[in-house]
Amino acid sequence: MTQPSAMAPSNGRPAALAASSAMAIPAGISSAPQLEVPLPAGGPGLYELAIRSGSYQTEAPLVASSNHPRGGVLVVLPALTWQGQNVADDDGDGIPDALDAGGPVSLARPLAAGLPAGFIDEAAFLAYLDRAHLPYDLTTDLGLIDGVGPGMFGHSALVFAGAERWVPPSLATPLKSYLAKGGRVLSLGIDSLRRAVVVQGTKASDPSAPTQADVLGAEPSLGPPGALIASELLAALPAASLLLAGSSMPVRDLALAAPRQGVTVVSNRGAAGIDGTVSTALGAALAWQAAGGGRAFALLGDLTFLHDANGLVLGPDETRPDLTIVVVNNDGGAIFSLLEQGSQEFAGVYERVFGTPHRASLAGLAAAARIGHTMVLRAEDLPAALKGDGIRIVEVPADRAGGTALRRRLAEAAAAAVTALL
Ligand SMILES: Cc1ncc(C[n+]2csc(CCOP(=O)(O)OP(=O)(O)O)c2C)c(N)n1
Repeated sequence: MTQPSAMAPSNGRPAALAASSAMAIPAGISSAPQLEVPLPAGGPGLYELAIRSGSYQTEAPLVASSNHPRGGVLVVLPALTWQGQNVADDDGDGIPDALDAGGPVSLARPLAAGLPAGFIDEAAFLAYLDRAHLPYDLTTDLGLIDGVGPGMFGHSALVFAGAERWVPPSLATPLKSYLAKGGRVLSLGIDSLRRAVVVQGTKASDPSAPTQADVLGAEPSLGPPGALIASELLAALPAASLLLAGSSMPVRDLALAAPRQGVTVVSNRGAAGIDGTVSTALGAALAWQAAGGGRAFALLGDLTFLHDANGLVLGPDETRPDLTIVVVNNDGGAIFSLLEQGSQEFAGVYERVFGTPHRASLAGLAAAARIGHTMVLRAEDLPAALKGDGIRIVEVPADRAGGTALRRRLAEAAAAAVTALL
């Protein structure tokens, strides 16, 4: 193999970073040799590594860990889960088949199989940390097992930046002793976004511990409720903007927000299905801007977005509007919990039939359509994420149950206030 070269990082970080150090791909539980890759400059991040050998060339993500850990939060990328699901897990139960069968483990390194798109959501999370200037160290679960790169001790919290579905004893045992010594372990991933982590400074705080006594603060912060996202969005829109309100909760959440002058709000009506809304938003934005209007935005639920995600795929000669689509991703439909289906008698089937979680990667869909994607974990970060032009997706992981509970409390508070006047 010839000397590997470091390519533009896949999380959008600039290639030139501070402090040079040797970056290592941990050898993992395979017998493949560890590959030491000297980078001219380094810092924790997710890079794309290009390897050439004669006429053979392959690219793979490279997790770059500093040899000088900075402490604070240690972000762990789930290379092991990726391997378990995609390389050696034919029955898809998340457990490598070799372990199921009790046989010896010999998995190919992800590098050998090539996993260019393997860390899309994780890259979006790291990009969020970068934008928010939150310091972190980075490793993989394989790195923790092998003792390559920064270790868990010395860090106040481990954040699994991806769905870690399978933790072998070689990782579980040190995790238990880390927890016993006061460490924190948090998970953030496609199927665990609803347990989203609030990272502040170098500490990862427990989102289930509300700190304020007011109506909003009493809500466990598992991602902001949709009503808060809608109100932050409406307040942050530039003057002369167009806002398309998606069916289901977005249009209702916007109705709860403080009124706003200088913004035109439109919505599909009539049957008001969730279908075709991305295309509606694109068409409305084109018409708005052709008539001299300003920027265009849409606020959609995740199911509404997914229903017409193909609308994002535009031919190269088509006019592209300036449109930012904010997707409130509560992993399913929230509205039905407010209807009769939400009553206790249907609790057993509710989630599968009405909640319909999908665990789809919106970052992956955006990448497929070659459209920019930004992840926003806190409602207060939304205004900054709205800057930029062209067609863009801004995804806000939201708390479905918390949003419903908040609406109930708001209705009760309003009823109590009115009753007091009678
Ligand atoms: C074409 C179509 N299929 C199904 C429905 C029924 N429906 C109404 S709201 C809704 C859920 C929408 O979910 P999401 O867009 O994520 O918004 P949320 O409820 O979470 O705010 C569904 C499936 C519909 N309105 N139109």
